[in-house]
Amino acid sequence: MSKDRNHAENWSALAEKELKRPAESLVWHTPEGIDVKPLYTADDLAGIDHLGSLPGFAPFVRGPRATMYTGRPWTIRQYAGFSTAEESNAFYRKALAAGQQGVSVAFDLATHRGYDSDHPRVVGDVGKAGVAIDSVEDMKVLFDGIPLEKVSVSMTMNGAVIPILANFIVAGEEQGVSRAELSGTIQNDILKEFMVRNTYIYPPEPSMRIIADIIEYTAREMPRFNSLSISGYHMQEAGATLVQELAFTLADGREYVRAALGKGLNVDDFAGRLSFFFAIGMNFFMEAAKLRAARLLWTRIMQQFEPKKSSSLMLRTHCQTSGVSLQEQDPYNNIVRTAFEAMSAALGGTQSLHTNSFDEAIALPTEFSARIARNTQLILQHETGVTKVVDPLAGSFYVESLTNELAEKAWALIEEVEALGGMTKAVNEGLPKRLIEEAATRRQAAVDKGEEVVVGVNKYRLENEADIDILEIDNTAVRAAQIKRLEDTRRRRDSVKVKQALGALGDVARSGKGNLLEAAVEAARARATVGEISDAMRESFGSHVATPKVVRNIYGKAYEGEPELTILADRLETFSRSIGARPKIMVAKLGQDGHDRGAKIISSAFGDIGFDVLAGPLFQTPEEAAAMAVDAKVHVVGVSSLAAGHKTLLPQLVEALKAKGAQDIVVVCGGVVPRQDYRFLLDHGVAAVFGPGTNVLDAGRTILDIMEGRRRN
Ligand code: DCA
Repeated sequence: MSKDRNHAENWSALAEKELKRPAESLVWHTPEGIDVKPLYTADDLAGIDHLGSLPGFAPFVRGPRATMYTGRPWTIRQYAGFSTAEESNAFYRKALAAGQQGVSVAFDLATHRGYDSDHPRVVGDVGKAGVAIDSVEDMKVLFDGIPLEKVSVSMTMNGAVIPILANFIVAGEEQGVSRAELSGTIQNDILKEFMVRNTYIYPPEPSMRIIADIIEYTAREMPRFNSLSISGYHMQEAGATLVQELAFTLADGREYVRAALGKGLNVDDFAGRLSFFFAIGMNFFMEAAKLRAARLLWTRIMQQFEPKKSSSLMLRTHCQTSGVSLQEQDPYNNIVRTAFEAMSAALGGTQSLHTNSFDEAIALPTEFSARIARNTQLILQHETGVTKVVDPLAGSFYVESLTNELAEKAWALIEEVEALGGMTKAVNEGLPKRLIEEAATRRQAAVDKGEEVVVGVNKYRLENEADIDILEIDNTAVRAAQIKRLEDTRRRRDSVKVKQALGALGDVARSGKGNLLEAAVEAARARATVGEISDAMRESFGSHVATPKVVRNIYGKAYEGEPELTILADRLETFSRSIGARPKIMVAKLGQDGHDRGAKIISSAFGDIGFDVLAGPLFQTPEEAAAMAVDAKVHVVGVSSLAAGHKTLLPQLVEALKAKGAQDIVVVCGGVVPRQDYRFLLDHGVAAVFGPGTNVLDAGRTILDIMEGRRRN
């Protein structure tokens, strides 16, 4: 073969002959701003610095361990938790017996936000999207029969992180396991809560102190425990591009390191116990490259702090397959999606992995769907051979080039954050949130327009969908059981001791001296509840209240000049004239459900279509939402529900509106609502339900149909 034949121009010429159009037309413009070419060659590797590195050595592009999965495969760690501690405990035990290797606890939203199960604001949330934990008594039941000195436990907790970690420590103690023996991870990543996930309690500053106190305490007392799981997962779930996910996560990490150093800690005493958490979506090679780039950049960031230990430069991560990539339509496709994502995570070199169950776009996993999800990983580990070679993608022209490009693009964004004064400042100014929301709205438009194909949703859609079995939680029964145990605990405890311990915790919070976790452990031991411990700190820290902001002109721009949008906008205009005002829709979030991606996209897109949009605040009770709707004279309330509270909260909203004589306000609901629940909601006064995968323009048309219909009648 002559050398000439390998020239890129020759390839282009041949490609154009095959295609009958320019080869440039094959370039894939990704949301990351990376132009993926149809062909990569050795030329693309020129100037890339990281190529010669080895696994186990900085900058760890090829993996944090020398032997990676050949020495020990990643941990199969399925995130689960629902209803009561008893039920979740039984689920964990079965899963461990069936091949799961670590536990990962999902708490309910009441617990996340520091409310006891008997608090009036959480009636619809208790035990719904995770397990309810009110005190050490619940925590002991949760880990009954699970040896905490052997099984590592990850806890996704950020808001009420102090009482939950304190309860875990005391539960271990009472199981005979000292805190030094406890292994696992606490998420403890508050910055991304302010950006996307919203299970915060306190304002950013005291929240950063909480994190620093936890790092300090675990570094001293719990050497086997990872003090943070710095998470990009929720950013991608909220619509972030992979570059944004990478950059904001690593910038968060840098901020936490600075907070810990601010406490006077030595970097090598805690850096090795920082861990990460990324989402793995459907962009197969780019996701694997993202993990490689993340390790490279973390080393770059940590070198600035001049640690002595190599482990301080090392990024270790958990991954979860993408929840938003799952679809309600033709749900068995989700098994295939998850398997590809899991493979990508393994090729990227994750340390631990959760694979989603195929029904997660609809409800909590059943035992059946959870088994398939777990077995997806077991099959990967035992049957495919991916564990036999370290970093098998190394040297790929495409993947190495992607790794480099992702790293450079993310680095530029990290520098932008740095120029703003770091992540706490950037979060306060709303930069990351705005960029992520813009990306999410752009993506929604691409899917609605069919530019991005989602099989079974906007293409190859089934005419008839069969229902699948789903898990339903009887929230009323769970709440009653929780309240009973809570009352028993309160009755049996020494109330003087509780008062003293809570007083001492309050002093530590107020004075800025001492360690919050240390004081909370005393309070937990005395059986102070999660709500009481949270309140003791709330008194001096206050509560964080976010003002909803909505991005504009992203969805509308994507549809500029397209008849689909103009026809709807014209209809809306005619209707507006007939009622003398633009139809006003309030987009509401009820209960403790802070997942606001859907609400934000709807608010933004509906505004662009021509509705007058009122974005309601997070965490309203149905009564508060009704009062706001009436005050603002809205025509429609659209509730976005992603945390399974719809059957409790929607009927309450309808009743609250009726009680105010506002039954003419149309109530609609969108989000993660199983088809099985549509009838129930319609029978309880909800005018329309928009399940996952709804096209935004279709939703707009339906709402307009309803309003026109009501006006005629
Ligand atoms: N050869 C020898 N030892 C190894 C190898 C290998 N190839 N790979 C791992 N190990 C060791 C590790 O050093 C570690 O021991 P250590 O704690 O004493 O250092 C142990 O085996 C476990 O491996 P590791 O990679 O740390 O895996 P996990 O314990 O599962 O931790 C990590 C993963 C990401 C660090 C952790 O933070 C985690 O589990 N996160 C989960 C977060 C989560 O579940 N979030 C839910 C949304």
